[in-house]
Amino acid sequence: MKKLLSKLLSISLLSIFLLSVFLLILIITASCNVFAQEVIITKETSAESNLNDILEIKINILNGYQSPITLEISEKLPDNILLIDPQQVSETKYYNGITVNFLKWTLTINPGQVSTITYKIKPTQIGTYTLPQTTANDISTGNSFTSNTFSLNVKCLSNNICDVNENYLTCPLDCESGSNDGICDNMADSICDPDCESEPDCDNSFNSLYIILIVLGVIIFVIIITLILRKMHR
Ligand SMILES: [Ca+2]
Ligand SMILES: [Ca+2]
Ligand SMILES: [Ca+2]
Repeated sequence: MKKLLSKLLSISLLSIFLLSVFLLILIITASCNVFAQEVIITKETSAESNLNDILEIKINILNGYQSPITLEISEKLPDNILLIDPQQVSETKYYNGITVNFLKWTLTINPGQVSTITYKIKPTQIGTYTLPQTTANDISTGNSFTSNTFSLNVKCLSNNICDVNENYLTCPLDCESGSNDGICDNMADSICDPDCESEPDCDNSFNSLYIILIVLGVIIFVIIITLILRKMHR
């Protein structure tokens, strides 16, 4: 019995020791990760805009190192925009016939300082745009840092007409649910959307049955009344 207890105690002590070592390794790894990203890049702009608005995009770069850092910043531009400021792209690359435009900057940032880059674009289409990650390469170490991506919604300019390129999703002010706008909105609004192959509002079987039943009811009522009147006249 004593032997068994001593064995159990040894196993428990060994388990506690192994668990402590594991936790220590976890803490060290976590602290390394905290300090791994010494350059923090954040991209910001307004999340919603209207077509033809000029959007200013800000890229904030924090140098968390103890010494100055020189970074090459690369910004991939989204499709379907006009570049307003600067007016020229820095570089154009071609991937299987697809043109991709970039803006580039080289910056030296002092320790603990934040540098901000801005550029301006004008979206040329309504819908959702995704601004890709900004990348920054430390030219002395080759370390690479990235920002967040950013999604923005470009809304239509309302003119009370559901125009060709607009629909219920991109321009709800102009294109009402159930309208002939090229998309099936599948809304229960008592309007049969002509863009839907099947929609509860387009299902007339219930309505037809209802009308038939009413007509039958009226006919039966008229027959009964006629029979009663005939009986009374006899
Ligand atoms: Ca419109
Ligand atoms: Ca529709
Ligand atoms: Ca409908």
